[in-house]
Formats: sequence, C-alpha cells, structure tokens
Amino acid sequence: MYTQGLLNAGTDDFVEDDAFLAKFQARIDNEEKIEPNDDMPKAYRNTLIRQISQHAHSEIIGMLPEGNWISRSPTLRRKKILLAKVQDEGGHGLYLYAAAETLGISREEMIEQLLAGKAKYSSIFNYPTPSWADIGIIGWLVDGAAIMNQIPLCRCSYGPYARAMVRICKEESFHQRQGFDITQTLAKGSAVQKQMVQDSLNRWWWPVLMMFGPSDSDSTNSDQTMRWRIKRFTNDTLRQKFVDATVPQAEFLGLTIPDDRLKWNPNKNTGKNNMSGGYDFGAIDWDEFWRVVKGDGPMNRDRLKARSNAWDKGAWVREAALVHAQKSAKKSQAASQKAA
Ligand code: BYC
Repeated sequence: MYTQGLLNAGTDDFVEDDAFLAKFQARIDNEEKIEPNDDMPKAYRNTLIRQISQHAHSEIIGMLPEGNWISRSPTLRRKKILLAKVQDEGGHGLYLYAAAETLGISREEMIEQLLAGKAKYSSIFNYPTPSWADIGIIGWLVDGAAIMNQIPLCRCSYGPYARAMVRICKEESFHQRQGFDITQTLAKGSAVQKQMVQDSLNRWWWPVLMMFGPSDSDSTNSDQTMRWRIKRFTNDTLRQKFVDATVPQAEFLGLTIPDDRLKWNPNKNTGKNNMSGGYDFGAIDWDEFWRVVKGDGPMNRDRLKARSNAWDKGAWVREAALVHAQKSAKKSQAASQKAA
C-alpha cells in the first residue's frame, strides 16, 4: 500500500551530525509529519521498526485467542460479528506491516523474527480463552485498552503509522462495543452466565493492565519516543486513564473488579487538564509480566506454533502468487514491446 517507490528507504547517505539532529527535532516539535523518503536519524527509524512491527505481530497473533471461538459462537449473529472482528485484526496487521516496510525492512524479515521467537508481541495474547465470556471481556477490555493506547498514535510523528492508526482506531471502537455488548448480555443473564463473565473478568483484569507496558520508571523507550512524539503519553498515564474509564463501566454491569485496593482517590493527581482525582489500584505482578514477555506465559508456545503452521501451510499460496506476478509481468512486457 505504501511501499511502491520506496525501494531505497533505509539508505542513510547523509551525515547525522548535531545540526541534522537539531533540525529533525525542530520538525517534530513543529508537529510536521515525517514521511518515508525524508532523512531521519537511524535510531528514529529503528525505534519505529521495533514498535510498528511489534504492533503488527500483536494484531496477527491477536487473531488466535478469539479465532478459537468462531466455530463455537452461541448464535449465527454472534458468529458473523466475531468473524468480521477477527478479520479486521488481520487487516490491521497488514496495514502495520506495510507501514513498517516503508522504513526499509521487508515483511519476510519481520515474519522470520516473529517465528524465530525473536520479536515481541503484546503479552495479552498469551492467555487462554476457555469460555465464551472471554470473547466479551477481550472486546470490552483488551480492545478498550488498545483504543486508550492507540488513539494518541493517530498523532504519531511518522506519517504512515499515524494514518494507519486512524482507520484501526475506528475499527477498534466497533470491537470494543461488540465486546461490551456480549459482556452486558451475560452480566444481565442467568446466574451461571453472570458467574462465567465474572470469572473471565477475574482472569483478564491484571493481564489487561499489563498491556500498557512496564511502569514509567522501568520503561526503557518512553523518554526518547515521547521526545520524538511517537508516543504521546507514558505507560502509567494511559493505564490510569483506562482504570478511571473502566471502573464505572464495571459498576454499571454489576461486575466486581478483582482488586481489593481499588478505591476512588479524590486527591489523586492524574495529570488530566485541571482535574484531579482518580482510582488508586493494587500492585501489578511485574514478575508475571516479564515471564510472559520472555516467552513463558500460558499460551506463548501454542501461539507461535499456530503462526508457524499457518506460514508453512500458506507456502503454496505465496509461491502461486509469485508465479502469477512473474507471468503477468512477462505478458505486459511482451505487450509493451509489441506496441513499441
Ligand atoms: N507486551 O520501554 P517500554 C490489539 C516491551 S494489539 C510485550 O515501555 P515501549 C489487539 C517493550 O516492547 C495491541 N512486550 O516500551 C489485537 C520493550 O521491549 P523492547 C498492541 C511489551 O515500546 C487483536 C520493553 O517491554 N498494541 O490491540 O515504549 C485483538 C520495555 O517497555 C509490552 C501496540 O503494539 C507488552 N504489553 O511501550 C484485540 C501499540 N509492553 O522492544 C486487540 C503500539 C512493553 O525494547 N505500541 N513491552 O525489547 C506501544 O504503544 C508501545 O510499544 C507499548 C510499549 C506501550 C506497548
């Protein structure tokens, strides 16, 4: 989508001296968008490749937990909605791979890094989905957290990433609403349904808070990515916004957030414009977070195995597409030679 004419992206044949860096930062501070053919510091390029490719992988791996329920959705209507949602996530992955390609990395390289277990993807997708209620909770909370994190990315300094995020966020808000709708139906349903959705909330709440990344004091990338206006808010700021927005929704649903220390604190300074007050909440288990990030979560191995199998099974499609492209190119070359 973005990659035509960008074959030279990644050739940094300019001097990255202080004057260049100051000029580049001035463009960022001036809210100019950086575009693929612009000169950019190597570290800016590499940071974007890291974040966008991790984001793309998250979308593709993120299809698996929900894909698990497509064939077992409780009604045809729910099945159609879930199919559309999971398909959207695949689309998000493809826009994001295309955006990363504009920075000079090939899709094959990114996929190789993922399948070799070298690339990160969101910790949240390494948890299982044993019940239908998980599909509601994922849409409500995981997509809800994703929106909180991704709306600011629509103003990211790198043009192709920012533009891809606009459409992604629109689709994510549909996803969040369908998740809320499933959750609400179960929460207002029979005692068994209510218990099922409460159990799901109990399992997902803490992993969802971890999605925002380590606390600011342990976030290695935030300072620089905020200076470059790739990220606009720190991990802790977004996590707090998410908790503040979600607690009233849980109350409305009659569900209990599994945190004894959750309490409204009218004096909490959450950095919102002239407003104070926010929820205090309990400690996140960062050991669990790092275990999952490093590959030892409940579903890490299954997720990579599933992607690896899909890649192998799709080899014939890639080969056929390549042969078709070569044949078409030959045909149009012959046609233009004939016309000349
Ligand atoms: N999981 O310095 P930090 C979706 C890593 S898809 C795993 O704070 P940064 C959806 C981090 O990479 C949702 N790793 O990092 C799809 C870094 O390691 P490296 C995905 C994590 O980049 C389907 C290290 O920890 N969203 O919504 O400044 C269905 C230190 O962290 C995580 C995005 O990708 C994690 N949770 O901030 C439904 C959004 N957190 O790379 C829904 C775009 C941190 O230095 N990405 N790490 O080795 C971002 O906004 C940022 O990259 C993050 C992390 C906030 C995630």
